[in-house]
Amino acid sequence: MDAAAAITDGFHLVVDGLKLNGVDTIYTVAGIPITDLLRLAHTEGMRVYGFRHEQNAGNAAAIAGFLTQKPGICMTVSAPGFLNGLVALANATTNCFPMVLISGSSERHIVDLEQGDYEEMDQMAAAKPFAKASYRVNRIEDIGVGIARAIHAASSGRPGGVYLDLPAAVLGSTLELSAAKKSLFKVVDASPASIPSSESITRALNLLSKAEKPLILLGKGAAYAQADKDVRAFVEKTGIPYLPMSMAKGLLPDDHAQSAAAARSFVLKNADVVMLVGARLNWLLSHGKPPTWNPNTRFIQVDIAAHEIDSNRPIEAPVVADIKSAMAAFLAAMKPGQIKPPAAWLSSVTEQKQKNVEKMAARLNADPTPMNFSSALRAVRSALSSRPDVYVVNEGANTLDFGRNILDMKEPRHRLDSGTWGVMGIGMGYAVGAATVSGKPVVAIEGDSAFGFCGMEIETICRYKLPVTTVIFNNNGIYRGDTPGIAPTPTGLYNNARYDKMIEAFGGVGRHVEKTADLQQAVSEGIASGKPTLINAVIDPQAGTESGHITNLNPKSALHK
Ligand code: ADP
Ligand code: TPW
Ligand code: MG
Repeated sequence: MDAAAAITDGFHLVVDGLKLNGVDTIYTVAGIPITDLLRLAHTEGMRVYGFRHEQNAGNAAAIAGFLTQKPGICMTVSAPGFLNGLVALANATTNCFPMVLISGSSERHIVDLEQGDYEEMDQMAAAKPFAKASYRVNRIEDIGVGIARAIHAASSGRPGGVYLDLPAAVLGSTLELSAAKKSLFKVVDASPASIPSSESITRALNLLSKAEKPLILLGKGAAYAQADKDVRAFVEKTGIPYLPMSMAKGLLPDDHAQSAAAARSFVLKNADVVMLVGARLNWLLSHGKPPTWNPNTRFIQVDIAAHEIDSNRPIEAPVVADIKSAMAAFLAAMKPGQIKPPAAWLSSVTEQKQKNVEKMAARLNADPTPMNFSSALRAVRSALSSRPDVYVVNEGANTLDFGRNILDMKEPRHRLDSGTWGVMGIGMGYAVGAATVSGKPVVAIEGDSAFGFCGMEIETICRYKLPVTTVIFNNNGIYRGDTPGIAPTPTGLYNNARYDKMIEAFGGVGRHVEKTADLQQAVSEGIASGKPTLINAVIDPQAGTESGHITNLNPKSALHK
């Protein structure tokens, strides 16, 4: 071996360290100082997806983390690229998705004295409040440790977003090959099991067995855990009605007899013992408080994060564990006949479900012109009904709220949406993430405003020929459209925009539809073709309500008439 070949550099070590740890995909936007790093990753056989904006690359990485239980990797340039990616990292942390944001950074000695380097910023410090952990590698020989720490921190316990800072100087520096080899290692047991104590299992089963009106609430933590069979077995063996949070839909098929989704308000108000499984009592569940909830409800909470317990209501039976281990323990400890929800409770839930379904039916079966949210979503639902393997991405206000209720899911982890923050702009990033991880078709149902936050990524979708069908619910605005002829209001968007023309610029298939039958056909064809497709679906500009289903969260002033 000659002298030149006996050394390596930071670029190679980062790529080798990631590959050694099973990372095969990077979501990114190129530039100084990571361009050569990306080129190297690409030539070394990694899948490198170049985006148009780092936030969308970050969202793709985050949802890849949710779907695979392995941190999705996003790489960005320094300062502005880093900050764009940081929004996605913060969103991943908030949603408990494992993700690592790796950014190149400027010269440390210049940054630390604020002497004004190219894209200068103390990125590690900036990331800290928004990430589960934030690290910097200052010496080339620490690259292996940096990667290991980032992977461990992102995937263990409650998953989250981790920032890893790689100064340009570290990437460019060299190390002897023998030392370099020793500096890299493969992480062992990145998401260690968290076994519940037997006391906590007994305590929870005792409380459940005494319940007159029990309810199981499944959250996206339960979906993330990939304990699908055991979760289903537990729900079915107990016979208890369950309610899925939006990203837990499909963990059991939505048409399951025990689903209480159609009687949501009724069960939240009336249940006397509620078992939370990977779900937080946050705003999405009205903090567990009246009037949505019964003030006397007693709680069991299964969660990997001990500090989540008692966050909003006292938890009488906490089970701190990962859901896979917890479900296995429950199934092993449950005695035959120990849990038997009273028949009166079950029949009252069934009765309420039937009433609500009948009430919904008239709205769902109407076929108005122009389409409204219900009729358009019924058309999308019909197109999806024979394809449970399709991933559904959904964001917007009305488009999201109606979508959550109307679109049935049959498979776990196939519904990906605005999540814990109710954030707009995740759509195209999540669509790319889901398509690249699964190889399956994706249908993204997007409010026209929501789409605007990330719409340029349809070029990315076309460039990589991803099987993504994007449906824009085009109601000319945020919540509603403006009256034609008046000057734009703060919530209005361009009247009658033809979003379908956008995708044609990149060689994709554009469709414009005004009728439910055409919408259903266009979605079916988009899925079947596997071609990047964008459907501009015209929705009545008057159909939506302000803030969708969360109008009550708008602050009201006494002066505001
Ligand atoms: P949702 O929005 O669906 O109600 P949340 O995001 O509020 O769900 O809650 C998810 C919860 O799941 C978090 O409290 C998180 O700590 C927990 N969690 C995530 N992964 C696991 C796991 N593998 N085992 C147990 N709990 C988990
Ligand atoms: C990052 C505030 C909530 S919902 C929404 C906005 C801007 C758009 C609603 O209009 P859309 O849906 O998508 O057309 P529809 O069907 O009701 O017409 N910035 C961010 N996140 C959020 N949540 C907002 C702003 C918001
Ligand atoms: Mg809209």
